[in-house]
Amino acid sequence: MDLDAYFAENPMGGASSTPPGFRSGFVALVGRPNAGKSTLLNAMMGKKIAITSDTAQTTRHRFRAALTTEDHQIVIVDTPGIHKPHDALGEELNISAENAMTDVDVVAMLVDATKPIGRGDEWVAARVRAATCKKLCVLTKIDKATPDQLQSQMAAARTLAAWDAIVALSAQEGNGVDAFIELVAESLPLGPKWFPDDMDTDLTEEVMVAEFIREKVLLNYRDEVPHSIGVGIEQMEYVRKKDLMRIFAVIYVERDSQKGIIIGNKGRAIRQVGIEARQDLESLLGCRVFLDLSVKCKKDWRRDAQQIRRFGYGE
Ligand SMILES: Nc1nc2c(ncn2[C@@H]2O[C@H](COP(=O)(O)OP(=O)(O)O)[C@@H](O)[C@H]2O)c(=O)[nH]1
Ligand SMILES: [Mg+2]
Repeated sequence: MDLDAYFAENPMGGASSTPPGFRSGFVALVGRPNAGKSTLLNAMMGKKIAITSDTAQTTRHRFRAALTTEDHQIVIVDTPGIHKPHDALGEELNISAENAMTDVDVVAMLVDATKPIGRGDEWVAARVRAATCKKLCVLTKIDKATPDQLQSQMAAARTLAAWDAIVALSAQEGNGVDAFIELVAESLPLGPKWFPDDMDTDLTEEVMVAEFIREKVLLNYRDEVPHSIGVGIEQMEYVRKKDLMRIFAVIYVERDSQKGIIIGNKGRAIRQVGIEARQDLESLLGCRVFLDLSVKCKKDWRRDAQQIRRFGYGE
């Protein structure tokens, strides 16, 4: 449900009293693809909202998640990685990521501690430097970095922008995540709750379901079917008597030859996707899930701006 619809139904929603000194605001997580933005968002939230993988263009939606405590509410804006666009989808994703940097209180630029700072990071940093809000630099994946790597990365990060602070953390192991949350909270202005207590993301359930399925495709096929797939939800219905959600979803591929790869020998590959997706969907939805997956070919959907919007990506 989007926020407008929520407030129409719950006029008092979010108006729960906030104590004096309550801080609130928006933090955008930016950085080149694979820097660890979505993983950090999940670690901050303490649960899975964003999908992650080591494939570029994993995150196609800009969306927000709200972390609310007694004394602050941090609205985290996850963004598709900013990168040189290769197609219409890439362009749409860049616009989406750049827009996320305006109108936030804090920009946190994530830099992979294990990879030398390259042109991709420079490109993002140039956009961060132009922002007028507070700026934090986050070195990620310190569980994988050697002390030497960390030290030289710290030195290199210092030169990227005029940071208000630089921190290092591992979102995977949780080290430094609480300290980062505290740092962001301190950087926020005094303000009201923007999200109601019982709403922690502005993604619709349908989009989240489609994304959770797409993640399993990215994880199961790796390079065989690059990032050229999309997932559409045809039907989703809750059967109260059985406490069961029936979901009918379609995996769209660009070429007929990719259909066979997705389905796999005797349907084994797609069955595995279904098993993994169902597990995640059951914990997301809090009920049993019946999942029907099929595969369809839709040529060149990534080049067609209208198709991209139909899939719910971009703005
Ligand atoms: N070892 C390790 N891997 C991480 C960490 N954070 C993210 N990753 C991995 O890095 C890859 C990209 O992460 P993701 O959050 O999708 O990056 P994004 O493109 O910036 O959103 C995934 O395979 C993650 O599992 C971390 O703290 N430690
Ligand atoms: Mg991401």
